[in-house]
Amino acid sequence: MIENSESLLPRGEIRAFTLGVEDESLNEMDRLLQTLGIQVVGKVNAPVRRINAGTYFGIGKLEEIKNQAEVEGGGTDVFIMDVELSPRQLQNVEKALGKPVLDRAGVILEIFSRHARTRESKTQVELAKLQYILPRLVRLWSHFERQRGGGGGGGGGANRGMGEKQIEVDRRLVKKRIGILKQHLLEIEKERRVQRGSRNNLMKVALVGYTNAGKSTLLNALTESKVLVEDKLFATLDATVRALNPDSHPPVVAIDTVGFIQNIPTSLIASFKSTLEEITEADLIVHVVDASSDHAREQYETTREVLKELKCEDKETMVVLNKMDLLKGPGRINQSRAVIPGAYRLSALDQAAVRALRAKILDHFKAKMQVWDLVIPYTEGKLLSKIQQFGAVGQTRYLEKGIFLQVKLDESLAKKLGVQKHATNPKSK
Ligand SMILES: Nc1nc2c(ncn2[C@@H]2O[C@H](COP(=O)(O)OP(=O)(O)OP(=O)(O)O)[C@@H](O)[C@H]2O)c(=O)[nH]1
Ligand SMILES: [Mg+2]
Repeated sequence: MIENSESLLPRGEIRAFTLGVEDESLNEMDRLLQTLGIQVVGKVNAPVRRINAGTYFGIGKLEEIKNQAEVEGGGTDVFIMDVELSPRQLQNVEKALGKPVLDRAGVILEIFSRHARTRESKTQVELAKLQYILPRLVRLWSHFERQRGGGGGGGGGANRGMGEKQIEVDRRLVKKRIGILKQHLLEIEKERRVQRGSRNNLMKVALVGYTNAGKSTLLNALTESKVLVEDKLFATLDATVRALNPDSHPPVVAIDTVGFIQNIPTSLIASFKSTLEEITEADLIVHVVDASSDHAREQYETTREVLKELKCEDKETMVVLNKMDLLKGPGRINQSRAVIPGAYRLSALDQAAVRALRAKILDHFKAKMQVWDLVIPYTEGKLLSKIQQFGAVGQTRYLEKGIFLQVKLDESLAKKLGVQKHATNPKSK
């Protein structure tokens, strides 16, 4: 059995030496590692002019880093490469450095797997991880064997002297497990679709944005609920749905979603497909940006990029600059305004401002409502109660052929309810 499908890193106190190609991304890597409780003992920014096909960084650079880690980061346990390495590059770099190596995708996968809580996100993450591990099995075996000796962690200590044959067996087992997980995911996705179907008549607002922007905090504030909020990257992996205002016409729900980050393989994003479908099906996107970040603009752009990949860039979107309470002084406030012109600025901790945002969201939907004159036959009781639930009913008269209603209803909702055919004069008023 693959010994360590649940963790790409040894547990316990780990000291990491990081190597990257860009300052901002490297600093973000510090935060990612902090989320994993890993101490960074050394960090080098070494932009590469030409990527080495075999090792990404040049061999000379790797030698240099190895020496530097020995001098500065005495006791380095693991090297983190803040880039995307191919399986072969990973293996070669590991050989050159003589220590386990993890790339950016590996680090993010590790965070995902520690933060996954529901059956769906656990399955998604395990699948993504096995797909990541499969082409890297040779290398993982060699370092886990060395790392764990016969002892710690995953059990199965009788794996010494593993040969090609054993790797072949493991590959088959991993492939089999991948097949099973895919099957599970299909079933879970089916359930999710049914759930989503039952929300078909509601208006949906999806809170999207860079990781740690404050999406969950804002969802809680907007809906007075208690979704997990943490000062960690990728605290949320599941789409949580909460009523924003069940009494409004139409009823509106808000959906919390997984955060985005720069430089991750699209395959990783794709593993959250069904969670992300909540975004593609939303009627309105609230794009939350952390105004207090020095990289607010870049984070905004990254999120826009992902939305584009999801083909959601043309969806109606409200940009919210959050954490305004952390900006002190008029200069900084102006600066944040300039970051994203026209954005709605607030602090998720400011109740009055959150109430105003909620009103703005509800107004957005109200503004799209039209007045419909309908005659509902007396036999259509179900339709009538739906219209009463989802639309704002004004005048009512009982006629011979049915009930006459003047009702304010969103056009898309009217379509979903199939009322056009009953409308005597939909464009009136
Ligand atoms: N000062 C301040 N802190 C905030 C505000 N909004 C959120 N935070 C803090 O920012 C951190 C991240 O908040 P979350 O709501 O978990 O962020 P998220 O966007 O859901 O993050 P992920 O789920 O990890 O993608 C937490 O420590 C929050 O308490 C705000 O308006 N002001
Ligand atoms: Mg969250």
